[in-house]
Amino acid sequence: MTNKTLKRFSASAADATLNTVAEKIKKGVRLEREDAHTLLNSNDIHFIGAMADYKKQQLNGRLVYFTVNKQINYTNICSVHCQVCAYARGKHAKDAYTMTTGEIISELTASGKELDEVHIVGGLNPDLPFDYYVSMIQEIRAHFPSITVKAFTATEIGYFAKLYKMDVRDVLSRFKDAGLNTLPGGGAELLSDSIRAKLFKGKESKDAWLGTHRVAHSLGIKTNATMLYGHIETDDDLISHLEQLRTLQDETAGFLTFVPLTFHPVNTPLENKVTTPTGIRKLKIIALSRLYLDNFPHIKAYWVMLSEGITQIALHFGADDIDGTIGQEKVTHAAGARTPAGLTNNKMISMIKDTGYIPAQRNGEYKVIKIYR
Ligand code: V47
Repeated sequence: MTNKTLKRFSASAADATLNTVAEKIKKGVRLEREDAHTLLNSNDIHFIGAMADYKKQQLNGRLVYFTVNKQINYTNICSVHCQVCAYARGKHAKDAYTMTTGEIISELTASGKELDEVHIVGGLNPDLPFDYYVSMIQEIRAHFPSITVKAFTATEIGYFAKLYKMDVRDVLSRFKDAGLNTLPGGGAELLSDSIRAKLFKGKESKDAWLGTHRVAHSLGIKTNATMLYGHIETDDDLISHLEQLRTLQDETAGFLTFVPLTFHPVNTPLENKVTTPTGIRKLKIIALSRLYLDNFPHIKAYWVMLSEGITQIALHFGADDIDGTIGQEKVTHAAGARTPAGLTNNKMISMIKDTGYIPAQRNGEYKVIKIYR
């Protein structure tokens, strides 16, 4: 940790309400819900950043992680209609599609890159056999032996279990045997059953989402967790979301990274009905995540949703990861994201270096591949 970070943090907060929080961070005492409210209500943005940066450097030093990856959205056919989604289609829509395993392999091969990770996620498609998923993983594993296969959200896993009349444990075990490494963090949305009833009708309950991650962890499958914010949630809903993740992580220690996702409303039923979070709000949520989730190894600033500029600043607000090169992001771009569809390796490295931190290329399980000093 640099002297500068320590010095900035040792000074008192301009906003005195933050002093109790600061004392806790210095002593390594866990934050309570009330502290989280204090953070979100404060405008002492420099001090909030300094606290989160201190915590981040305690956990991860000066490294900031990125991965050379590709996102694959194998189908856009989805049998639920989330109010936040601009990507899903009914199966009879003109632009509905499902990729074959061959097409997935071609797309991964065509990227022409040594991929560290493939991130696979799709709609809840009722017409695919279970073997479609198993052979997808097996084929990827056969063609790319050292790649991290980060595939299927807890929402998809829960759906497969219902559709194929299997236990979640059996679905995950079969996928693990086929070569799956980790689960992405999608589908968490907001862990509030009342919000799920309003915006995510037909999706699993919050406890089912958490339960699938618990089973994955018990099988030795590490997972990520997301949080979708910027729609109808209150601060209390956000804090409760973090609290539930922290509790599960105390029990299993199976989460790798937490990814706050900023809602993009264009082309969704919520377009023009919600206020997009400001840059300051996004940074406060990154900082709160770092400070509250004291048992999560990593906090990801997902550049696709944050913009490249805010992502860089987020690295001084507690984030230690910026996800990956991606190739072609589709879900957020269908909902109006203005960021590029993907970034080059060099762009990732220069974005991180420009913040004063040290880029570390990683695979999906945080094994460091190369450090760029
Ligand atoms: O679960 C859907 C969200 C998620 C919109 O695990 C939207 O490393 C914003 O989970 N505006 C999928 N968000 C993406 C995801 C993810 C991304 C990056 C890294 C990782 C990881 C996971 O995207 C969905 C949903 O919460 N989403 N529609 C939208 N209009």
